[in-house]
This record gives sequence, structure tokens and C-alpha cells, in this order.
Amino acid sequence: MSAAWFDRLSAGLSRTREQLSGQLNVLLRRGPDLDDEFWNDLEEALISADMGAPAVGEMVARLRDAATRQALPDAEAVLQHLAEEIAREVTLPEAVDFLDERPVTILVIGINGTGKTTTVGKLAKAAAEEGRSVLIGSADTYRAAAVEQLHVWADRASVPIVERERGTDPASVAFESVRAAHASGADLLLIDTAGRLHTSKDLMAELTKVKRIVERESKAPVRTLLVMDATTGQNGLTQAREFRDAVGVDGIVITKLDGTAKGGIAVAVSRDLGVPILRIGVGESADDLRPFNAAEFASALVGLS
Ligand SMILES: Nc1nc2c(ncn2[C@@H]2O[C@H](COP(=O)(O)OP(=O)(O)O)[C@@H](O)[C@H]2O)c(=O)[nH]1
Ligand SMILES: [Mg+2]
Repeated sequence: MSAAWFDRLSAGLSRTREQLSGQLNVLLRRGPDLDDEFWNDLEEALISADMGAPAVGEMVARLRDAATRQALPDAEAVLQHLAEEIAREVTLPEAVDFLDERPVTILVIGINGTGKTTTVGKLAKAAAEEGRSVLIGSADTYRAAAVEQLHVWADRASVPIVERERGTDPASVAFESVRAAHASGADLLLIDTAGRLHTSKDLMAELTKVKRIVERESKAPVRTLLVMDATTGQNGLTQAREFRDAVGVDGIVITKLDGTAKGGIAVAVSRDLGVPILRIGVGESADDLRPFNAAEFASALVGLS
């Protein structure tokens, strides 16, 4: 990892880090005593970063155990180990970065406004720059603006796009996208979808249908990528669970980590959903979608050297 790369990640996570390290520094200044109050305050700091009570409970218990065994002499040592604990929490041993598979068909799903279209654009641009043959399918046919927005990204990435007029059945756009990918020999097909329907039941039913058709048609393996907005915190987690249970989720992108002090949500996501985080969004530009590396993420979050 280059220094510039880490700086960028670090800048993106600065709001979470500033809040968290502010709280951790208070703990450090209190001196070497690891009393009950220290552990309670540490727990509170981690929960306020949205890591989720179950993960925090276990991490703190492990740190506390290590401290009792004299392995951690003081508060400073505890905080040094905290990054390792966080990294461990967000590491899923079975994780496969299917965004690098060739060929692959990726269905991008999530609630409205989470950053699906932006993420499709960023992924397309990065993959095209790597020399991959990319095709975008525009299956959010509810709003004309959605099609236009994706078109702008496709132009920016110099990637072809399959788009139909507003109101077209999303499943049929997805179908045509798969056919077009086969015809052109694309090795990465990214299908954008709508996130807002009358009810979440309608949305899940539509996505299930789109997925079924894509799975039936695609010669490439089909993977479902859920885009989740970090600023929605625990609420986003509930939505993610719903998508996972109804449609199936193979990987997650957490966006808008730059806009929140609750970047710890990544910890809760890994733990609660058991689905790997593959990328994180730390800004609106094309370069602001980053591979997710557990150790780097944890260091950038805790900000302790
Ligand atoms: N700050 C920030 N904004 C983002 C990020 N990802 C997406 N956005 C913004 O979130 C808004 C909604 O994104 P969009 O892709 O249209 O969401 P969609 O409805 O899920 O397709 C847009 O203004 C994006 O620029 C991110 O990582 N950081
Ligand atoms: Mg969209």
C-alpha cells in the first residue's frame, strides 16, 4: 500500500477517527490504570462509532482478558491492540473478491440513495482502466434521471451501456444486458437496479425476478453486490439483512464513510451479515472507491500508530 493511498483512505475515515481517537485519548490521559471505568468508557466509545454491541462486547472482553494476563500493561497497549481486534472482526476467512473474477455478472442492489449508480460508475471506470471489457446494464427504469446519471458515468468510463426508456421492465433490460455482454465478449457486466418501490416487498419481488432471469441467461457466474450507506447506521444494517434474506447477497460495498463518524458500522456489518465487504466509498469521485483491507481499515479508523 502506498503512502498516498493510505492517506486518502485515512482522510475518508477522518470523521470517525477524530471522534473515536478523541475518546480514546481521554482514556489514555487517565493514566495506566485499567479499572472498570476504563473498560466501560472504551466500550461506549466503540459503540458510539456504530460497531454494534455484540462485536464490541467480545472485543473488549478479549482485550480485558489479555490485559489480565499481563500481556497488556497499560491503556496505551490496550489501544494498540484494539486495531488488531477490529481487523480481526472485519476479516471473513472465506471472502472472495468476485469483482476481480473474469468473466462475471454483477447485480448491484440496495435502497434508493445508498450510492448504487455511483458505485457502478466507479467500478466500471476502474475496471476499464485495468483493460477489462466492461458493459453496464441500466435496470433502474423508474426515473429518467437515473438512466441519465448512469449514462454520464458510462461516458466517463468509456464503457458501453444497455439502456431502455423509462418504464421498461427491469428484468427485460437485465436480460438484454446479459445478451449484449455475451455478444460483445464483455468480461464484467454491471447491472444497476432501482432501490425504491412502493413497498419493500415489491422491491424484493422485483429483484428476485431480475436475479432469476440473469442467472438463467448469464454464462458468467452471477454475484449480488449490496450497496449500503454508512450514514444510515443500524437502520442500514436492518435493510441489508432484508436484502440478504430475500435476494441473497454475495458482497457488500459500504459508501459515504467520509460523511460519518459511524465508520465502525463495517464491524457490525461483517459480524451480523457474514457477507464480505469488498469495497468502501470514501467520497464522490471515481478514485474514492477503495478495496477493503481489514488491517488498513482498522489502522485508519483507530489512528493509533
Ligand atoms: N460522500 C460520498 N457520497 C457518495 C458516495 N457514494 C455515493 N455518493 C453520493 O450519494 C448520492 C446518491 O448516489 P446514487 O449513486 O445516485 O445512489 P443510488 O440511488 O443508490 O443509485 C449521490 O449524490 C452520490 O454522489 C461516497 O462514498 N461518499
Ligand atoms: Mg441509482
